[in-house]
Amino acid sequence: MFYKYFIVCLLIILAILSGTNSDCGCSAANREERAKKYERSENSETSGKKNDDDDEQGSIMKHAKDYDNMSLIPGGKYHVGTNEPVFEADHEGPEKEIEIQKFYLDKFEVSNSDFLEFVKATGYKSEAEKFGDSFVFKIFLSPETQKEYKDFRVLQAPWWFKIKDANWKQPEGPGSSIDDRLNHPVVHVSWNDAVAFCKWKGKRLPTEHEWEVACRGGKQRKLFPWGNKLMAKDQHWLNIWQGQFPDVNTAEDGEISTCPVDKYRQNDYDLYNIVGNAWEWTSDLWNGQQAKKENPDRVKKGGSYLCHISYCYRYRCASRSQNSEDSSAGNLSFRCAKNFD
Ligand SMILES: [Ca+2]
Ligand SMILES: [Ca+2]
Repeated sequence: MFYKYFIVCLLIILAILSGTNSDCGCSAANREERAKKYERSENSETSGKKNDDDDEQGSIMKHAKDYDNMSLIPGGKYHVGTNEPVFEADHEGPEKEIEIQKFYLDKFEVSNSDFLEFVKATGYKSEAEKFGDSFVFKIFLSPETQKEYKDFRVLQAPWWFKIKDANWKQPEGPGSSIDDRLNHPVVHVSWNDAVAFCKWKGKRLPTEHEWEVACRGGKQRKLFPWGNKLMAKDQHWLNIWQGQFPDVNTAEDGEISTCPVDKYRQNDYDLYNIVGNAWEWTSDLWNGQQAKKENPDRVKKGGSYLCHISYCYRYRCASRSQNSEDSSAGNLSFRCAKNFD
């Protein structure tokens, strides 16, 4: 009896000395990786309430390796939404508790290169190509083009021009191309296009709740994936608009348009550009009334390179917006999710 007790004590002491414990499952390499991640986001507070379980973290690392370029987002109960809404009409609030199953989420927005591979393999034609036009933001159009298309602007947002033959392959219309931005998010893709791509990959769009849980990176009630401070450590953490919207973009973050999908790592789930860069479609209907519509509005999350605090402070995890399923624009993209099974 005493011998068994001695062995158990010895094992515990060895476990403490080696910096691990018997039910951790984390390798030393994983621990180092985690240390790097926490160093990267030390500006923000980690809740400690949940999702900091070593088993779960070890599992994230293992499966992130198993699923190339996807992260395993832990299941459980989470808070989504906010009790301090900026845009009440968007129904950002109230905060609510929801429960999700663990699932995989792409670390990156789907890139032009990814979409090109899809089109080459399937011959898929996007909705913007079928419609023969899409919406381009004014600063990417010459004064002549703006004049030519002045009657094809969005009434409530006259900086958006409906440009003939603008689509994912030529994001600013005829004469533009994706050759110099294959690693940028594909844009001018509708919700239907996004669903088709994810299906081809054996994946699906994330639900709004899944997306928001992933955005929050295991933290509680923070504005951004990394914490509450936009310019933590005096660094840019996302691609948005600096200057005065909609005329002057000083591009202090280095980007006037989209940036590479792997430019900004934003949280401990190893997600990049989950806020900013390009908006991301989710699978959810905007509200209950949409179910009766033929071309319903779907929820999009995360904001884009065109967002500025003065006009579209929607690069927070809780913020949300919508477009109809067949809509496309130069700042709207997506990433895919996958069930854990
Ligand atoms: Ca920018
Ligand atoms: Ca994004």
